[in-house]
Amino acid sequence: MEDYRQMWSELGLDLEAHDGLLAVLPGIYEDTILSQEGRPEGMSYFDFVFSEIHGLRIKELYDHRKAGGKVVGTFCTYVPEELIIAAGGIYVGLCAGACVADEEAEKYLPRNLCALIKSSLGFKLARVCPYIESCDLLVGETTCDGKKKYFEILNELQPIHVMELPQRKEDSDRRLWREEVGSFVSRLEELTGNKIIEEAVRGAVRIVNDKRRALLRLAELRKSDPPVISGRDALLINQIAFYDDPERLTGKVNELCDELDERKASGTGIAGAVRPRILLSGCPMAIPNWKVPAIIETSGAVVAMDEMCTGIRYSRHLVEDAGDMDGMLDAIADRYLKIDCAVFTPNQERLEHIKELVNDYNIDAVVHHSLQFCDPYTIEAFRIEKEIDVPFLSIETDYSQEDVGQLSTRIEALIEMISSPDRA
Ligand code: BJ8
Repeated sequence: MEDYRQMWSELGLDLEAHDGLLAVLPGIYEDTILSQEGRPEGMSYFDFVFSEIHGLRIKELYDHRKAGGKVVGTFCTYVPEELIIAAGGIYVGLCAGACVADEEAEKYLPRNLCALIKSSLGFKLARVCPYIESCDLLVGETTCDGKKKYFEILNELQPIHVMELPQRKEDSDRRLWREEVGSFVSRLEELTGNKIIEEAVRGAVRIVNDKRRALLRLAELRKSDPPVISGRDALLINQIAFYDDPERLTGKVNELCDELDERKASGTGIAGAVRPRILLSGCPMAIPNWKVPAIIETSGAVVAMDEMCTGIRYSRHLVEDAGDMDGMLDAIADRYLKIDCAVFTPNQERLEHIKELVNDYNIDAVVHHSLQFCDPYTIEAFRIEKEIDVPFLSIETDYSQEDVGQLSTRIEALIEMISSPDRA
């Protein structure tokens, strides 16, 4: 990692604080990911990418910028990455999954705000995230209130373009969102100096569709019983999909899926528990937040699917190749408005999707993950519990390790209950 110090320094990182962060990450990774036995060989690529999380990928962004290219960072799956690629830029997801400089963040934000937002500001204030420091433009969105107000604060530290996301899906909302997509095109053209042309959009749509198809292929393979990949490994791949080079990642996910096809054909499952099968649903889990899946998978169950933005909610819908430039932008706007985040009202699509996943993935129980103080997901959890036919556990947590004991007890009780032979 020493080779990168000059680059980190040029990016303005606080090298001492950054050293502290890098000192703890390998241990967490070892304990949570590498400690699993019998992992597919194809996971070695993702292990490598993680080991270089602040190294090689940042160097790629750095070289791209030195050559005159731009890097655009986002905080939400509603921001159309196709347009960033079509403008010649590199897209990176910036959501943060660890407690960093909470006390500093709480000088600007209330204590009772979700960990994802506080962590994001903490990383920025502590100057320990080379991704955000590599960005020429940040893109926010009007999803939940916490994010909206956070972006006002962030804008004082780094330029941010905020897309206005409607909260309903009526015709007027669709028109508003389509206009927002058009304004985003103009903002990207201004940033990069490149005119976004039809062929570039078509090429970018192909790149991102291919990435999503590969992730969907992986998702499909998770229907296997016994499972051919753990929930933790699948989550890691989905997390890496937000910052790795999209074409390279697509190739590596497909290579891994070839191996998983063979595992499936030979009946080779993962080394850990193969049942009960859990659907993990709710708020996204940004790197290195593997707390809940790790508890589930070390308590005698497997996470068979994730209904989260760091899971199938990200890859579920593709953009149609729809004619001319206007048609392509319409198709992009339509695709993104299909996302069923809990900030929408009503949000029946999410409930229906969860029911479908329970059925298709032969799910024994749903664990609903809300980050503490996240109203949209915490509130939707009540309705989901009422309307699904399998046992349901709603947890509210954050990025600290303080509740691991209590969460383990509740998850173990759930697993024991659904594994009981008395359960008809
Ligand atoms: S599309 S899930 S990435 S908004 S957890 S910050 S909602 S208070 S992350 Fe999300 Fe986009 Fe929706 Fe996905 Fe607010 Fe809740 Fe925090 Fe959240």
